[in-house]
Amino acid sequence: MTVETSTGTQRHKEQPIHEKCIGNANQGSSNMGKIMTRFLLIVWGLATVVSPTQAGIPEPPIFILGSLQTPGGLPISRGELRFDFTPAGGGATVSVDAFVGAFTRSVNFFAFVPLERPPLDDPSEALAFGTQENYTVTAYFNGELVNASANKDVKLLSQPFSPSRAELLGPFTIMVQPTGQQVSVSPAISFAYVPNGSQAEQLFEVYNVGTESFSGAARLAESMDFSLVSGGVPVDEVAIGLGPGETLQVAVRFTPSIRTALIEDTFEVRTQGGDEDRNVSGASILTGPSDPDLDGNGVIDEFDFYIMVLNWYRSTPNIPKPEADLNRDDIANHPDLVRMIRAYGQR
Ligand SMILES: [Ca+2]
Ligand SMILES: [Ca+2]
Repeated sequence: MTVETSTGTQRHKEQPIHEKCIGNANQGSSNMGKIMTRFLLIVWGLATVVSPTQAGIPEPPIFILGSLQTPGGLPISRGELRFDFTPAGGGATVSVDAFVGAFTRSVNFFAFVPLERPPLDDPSEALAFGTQENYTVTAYFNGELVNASANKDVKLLSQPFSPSRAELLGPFTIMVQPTGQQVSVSPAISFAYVPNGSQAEQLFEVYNVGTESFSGAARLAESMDFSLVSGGVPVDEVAIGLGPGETLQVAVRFTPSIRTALIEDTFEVRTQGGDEDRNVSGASILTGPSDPDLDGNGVIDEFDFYIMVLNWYRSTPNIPKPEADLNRDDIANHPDLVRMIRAYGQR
């Protein structure tokens, strides 16, 4: 796809530094971007490698993503979302089911829309690419037509759409109102690294995104190194009672009792408005290669020494920057400083 010139190679070498800076500024959206880029590259690879036996040459699909919300702004993590693409010139409608779930705080639906260069194998399976065909797009949530005028910002739903190859549409917010008793839960929680002997807390959110009240309970499947916390103390269960539009925050505490790279549990929500499970995970040892560039600015410099020395004096286990433990022996110490000095000398 890209021509590999000497300048191109050079730029490629510098890229990790650039990525690192972006990663620190906005980890979530950058990760999502990486996943999407990777996916599109894979699809592109498949599309170019697989030689079709019949007519209809597949093109990289269109990718739609965004947030499904109530008019009150609560994220909806379950339900059926469908996009229908109807050719303006007449012909078969292409229906695409979206994936709905709590993927990130800002993305809870995505869909891939197949694209083909005509003549199409099956006009109801893919949009035509390169024919200047316009499509009218309608969306359905749980079988109900999504109101386009209530979603004016989503141009896809109100303007004729002409497909491009590997196009990314969104992220945009689609507002719908589920009816009846309907629960929704925030995404999975990853605590990353918490040293053995210390603890950390994060919050799950349980939403009533429906039009009727419901009750239920939240608990953890294992309750070993994770616990639900209410009023500052660990509890077996947290009661749920939510009116329409209301949110309940449930605190989860991670207190690793063993040293391991992955500890998991399941946050189980059981209500009259439906059941939802979310993974909870954490680690009590650092994994992966150590990186002396502790402040992540791309160079080993005096700031990294400053962070290391600060960690050394504060010492473990509650070191402010656990990554300063470059030799992974669970304490900021002399060998870490030696590693940093070597890396500094080699830069
Ligand atoms: Ca640095
Ligand atoms: Ca160390």
